[in-house]
Amino acid sequence: MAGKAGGLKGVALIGGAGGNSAVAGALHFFQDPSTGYTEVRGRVTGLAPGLHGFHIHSFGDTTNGCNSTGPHFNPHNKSHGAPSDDERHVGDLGNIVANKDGVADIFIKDLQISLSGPHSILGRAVVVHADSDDLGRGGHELSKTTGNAGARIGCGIIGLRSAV
Ligand SMILES: [Cu+2]
Ligand SMILES: [Zn+2]
Repeated sequence: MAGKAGGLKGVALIGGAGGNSAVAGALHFFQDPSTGYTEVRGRVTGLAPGLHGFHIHSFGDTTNGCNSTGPHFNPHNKSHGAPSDDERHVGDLGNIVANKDGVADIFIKDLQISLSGPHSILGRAVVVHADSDDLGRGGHELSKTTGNAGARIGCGIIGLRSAV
């Protein structure tokens, strides 16, 4: 267990799915007990340059690759949205941005995801998509459920990180 002052820590190793096995990365999660924010830091490589939808999906199940991780983590039965929206899935973390070399450096702070309690993302999956997330505003039939972010090209299961 994490120390009293340390806050909970999680980790996820990202692997590619399907024909996109070049996608790889590592993400670290830290729940700050003093602010309530959970930070997501890390790097994903092997991406096409540009925006890629980035979400927490419900299940830490990769028996059928990223497709068995289920829908966006949505304990309040809300519609898909932007991280800054009230109407969003808890798992909606927006987009990550890959540079011309296909590398996305990630630093996100979010108040809805957590590493404990009913919003805990431990044991669930983080998923990177082929396309950009329209944040619910695209007018596509999938905008309000997935942000129309396309195929799941990389994912990883979020686990507790060792203290050392
Ligand atoms: Cu997703
Ligand atoms: Zn969503």
